[in-house]
Amino acid sequence: MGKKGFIFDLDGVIVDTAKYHFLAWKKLANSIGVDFTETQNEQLKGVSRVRSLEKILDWGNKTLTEEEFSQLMAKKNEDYLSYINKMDASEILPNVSKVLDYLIEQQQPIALGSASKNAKPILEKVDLLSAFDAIVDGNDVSKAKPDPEVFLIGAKLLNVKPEDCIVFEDSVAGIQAANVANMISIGIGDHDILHEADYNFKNFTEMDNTFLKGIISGTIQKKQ
Ligand code: B16
Ligand code: MG
Repeated sequence: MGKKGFIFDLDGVIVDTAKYHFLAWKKLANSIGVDFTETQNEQLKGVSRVRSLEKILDWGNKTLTEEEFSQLMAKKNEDYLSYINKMDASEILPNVSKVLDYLIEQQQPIALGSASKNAKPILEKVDLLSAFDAIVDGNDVSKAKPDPEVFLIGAKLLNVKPEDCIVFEDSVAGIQAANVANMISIGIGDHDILHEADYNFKNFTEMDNTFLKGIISGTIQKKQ
């Protein structure tokens, strides 16, 4: 069996931190008189912190000085971290640990490819940091998904060619980034939303080791 590179997104794939982003963004938006709904939160998935605040200000027709903008960004992160600090391994999404254990057992390189600047503390909190051979997060990239930069850096760190990498993603931009990088894209979540992915699973409980075995051996390949 060959060596592949398995790259995981964080929020929405390994843990559901979207609910904490929602609480923190809602508090911030409401504090400046802007409404913020769960539907709007959906549109911030996989989007960087700066871009998220820009979108919220657009929705509320607000303009801020540069100083106010950075103060609000810091406030949002402070709130978000107060939720993160309470996380533990019980928040790992179903079957994620089983999939990681299988890949480790098969000696497959594993990386994290996330837009979050808080990726490392989150992995530490849920006790998964040691499962990863490489971590690429919001501190390492200059171009956001759908730019493939985050996954290409991941491939490089794993010492695996992009075409031998597999990306697990819950956002449309992330699937597009994986496709641009010529990696096998696996959508985790709603099939209709993530229809550009090569393969789709609602969550990891739907994916069995036979599928992973097929990927590792090369019998399961990129579709497009
Ligand atoms: P932070 P992912 C993304 O994580 C989240 O989906 C997105 O909602 C968030 O704004 C972004 O990280 C930045 O997060 O404020 O912690 O730097 O899905 O790419 O793992
Ligand atoms: Mg995500």
